[in-house]
Amino acid sequence: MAILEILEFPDPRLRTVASKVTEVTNETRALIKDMFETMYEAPGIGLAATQINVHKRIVVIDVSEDKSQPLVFINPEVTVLTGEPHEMQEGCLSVPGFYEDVTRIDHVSVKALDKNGKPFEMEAEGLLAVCIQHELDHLNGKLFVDYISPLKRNRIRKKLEKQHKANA
Ligand code: QAP
Ligand code: CO
Repeated sequence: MAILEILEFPDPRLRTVASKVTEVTNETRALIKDMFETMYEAPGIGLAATQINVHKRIVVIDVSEDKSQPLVFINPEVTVLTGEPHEMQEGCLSVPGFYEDVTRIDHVSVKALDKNGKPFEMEAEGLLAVCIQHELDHLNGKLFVDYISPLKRNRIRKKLEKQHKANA
């Protein structure tokens, strides 16, 4: 059981492309447990392994209000189902204190392995669909601030760098 350290923008390690999980083991499950603990403690609704400096394709999500819908996605593959773009305010545990509107498709299908290594497929809409895409982006080294204007992104980078220096 452990709360893990979350990497913060503009840490270059957040740009790492994660590798596929080849075998889901007890070690994988222990990591997933720590990821949920870290996410719930924050509190957040989604966390990708990339954010805790583990470069494997693992995502945990719980968009419920009461920690009642924990979801695990190992090696997730997302297919966009409708062409309807929706704007939603996004945040990120790796970009603390900043929220910006991002436009994404809000109906997706996702194929992944569960925590027992069993393949499953589900459809998601709304906040869950957005969260899945946001977390999958992390596994590909992408952040929600990449979708906003360079001016806003630089402003966020400078503020966070200043905080990091103050905390060092
Ligand atoms: C991704 O983000 C997400 O700035 C998950 O100070 C967010 O859990 C997808 C958090 C919104 C779709 C919509 C952010 C916690 C949590 C902060 C999170 C903060 C503390 C973010
Ligand atoms: Co994030």
